[in-house]
Amino acid sequence: MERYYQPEIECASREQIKAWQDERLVKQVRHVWDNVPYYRKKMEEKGLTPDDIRSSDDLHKLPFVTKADLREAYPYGLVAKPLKECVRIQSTSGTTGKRVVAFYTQHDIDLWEDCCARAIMAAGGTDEDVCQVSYGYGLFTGGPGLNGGSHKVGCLTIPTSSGNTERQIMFIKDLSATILCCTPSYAAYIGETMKEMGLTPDQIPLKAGIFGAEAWSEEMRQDIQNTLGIKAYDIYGLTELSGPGVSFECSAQSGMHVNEDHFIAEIIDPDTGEVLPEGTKGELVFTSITKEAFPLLRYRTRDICMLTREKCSCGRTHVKMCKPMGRSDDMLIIRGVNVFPSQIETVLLNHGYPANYQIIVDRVKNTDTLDVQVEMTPEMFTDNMGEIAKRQKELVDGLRSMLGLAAKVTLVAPKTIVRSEGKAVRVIDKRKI
Ligand code: DLL
Repeated sequence: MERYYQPEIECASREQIKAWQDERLVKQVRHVWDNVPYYRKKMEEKGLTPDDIRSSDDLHKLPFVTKADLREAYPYGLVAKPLKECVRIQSTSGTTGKRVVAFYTQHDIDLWEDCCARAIMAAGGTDEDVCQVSYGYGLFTGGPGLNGGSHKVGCLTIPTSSGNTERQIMFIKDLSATILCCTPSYAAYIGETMKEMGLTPDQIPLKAGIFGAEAWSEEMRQDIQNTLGIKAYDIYGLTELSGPGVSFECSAQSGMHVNEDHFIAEIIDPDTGEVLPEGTKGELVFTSITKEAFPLLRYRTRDICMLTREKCSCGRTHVKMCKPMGRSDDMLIIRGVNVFPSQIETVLLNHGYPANYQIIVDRVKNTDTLDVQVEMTPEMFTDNMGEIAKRQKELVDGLRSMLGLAAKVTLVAPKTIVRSEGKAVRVIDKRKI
């Protein structure tokens, strides 16, 4: 039986959703025009006033907002409410020097938690469930967002945050956690550790996982589902737009419903900025139509994606986005060929390897090199050099047919590649240094 947190919204007619979007967009444009000089200037540069935006059909007229705008406006330049009405900030990790600080009113937090509650119920969650939130708490949005959603559903919430994997497993077992929320790479690590402890899927009380914050392949989903004996659901979001819960997967497990009553999604050509028709691959752009403190109009996410309005078996009517295929700024260009780390992951997992790998790109004598290091599983581990060479060649061939590129593959011993408790770092591009 499909469960909904807000059925009248999640299953609303397309006409109703469009009506909400029309009304809220017009209001939002007026709000930023009145309260954010940065937006007013950008609109004036395009010769626009709020009167030019009469419905969501006029969305394409508005200028884009990019990460560069956010950086320029840091910290308060895009805040649309007096600070005394703001109650919280969240922030990205800033490991790539791109720290973003987003502001929330209490109303913003309320709506964000609703979005996360929708995701938990879509994964089968109810107030009978015990939900362990193993995303990081603090500035990162993962922990606070799912924590709030879990409360709204009425689950017993275990706020473990990330890290201390043995303690995570102790809580899952002792408190019979039924839902696990964390990054997919941390879920895989928890699963691996459980296996080492001799736990089989039927001894693990979990039934569902809500995993996101980084790209993960279908193959990785299968692996996690098998190891933990659960159904694994994807969840997407970004700090700029609130955090997790911009979109989430339902029982169909075939793409994520965008919460269209709060966010309008578009796909654009990243080079020209032109809006692309449904079903075309391009850059995902979002407009937040209900955010009060930190509204973003046409924010370019850099995530490469596709949208579909095909009818979904779950009964939800909101548009679905596919798993992001990578970020336009994560895409590697190696010897002129476009390579997404997710394509490499697919080849490795299809050959039976675990998702413990690292991609090292370098430039030697003016030529790019691609070195993929991947762990053997304990079962396949051997010191027979002939066997290792044969396996490496299989992967080299698999990568060549997927990417059209020669790669070097090095098989390494189990447990050599460092595990991640949050977002995994898969790529080391030495060319930039
Ligand atoms: O990662 C928010 C989040 C927390 C989402 C917990 C889901 C679960 P940021 O740190 O701002 O926010 O990173 C946002 O992460 O633009 C995508 O590139 C990537 N991302 C997030 N979710 C997914 C996903 C959080 N399900 C950036 N699949 C986004 C692929 C994802 N990439």
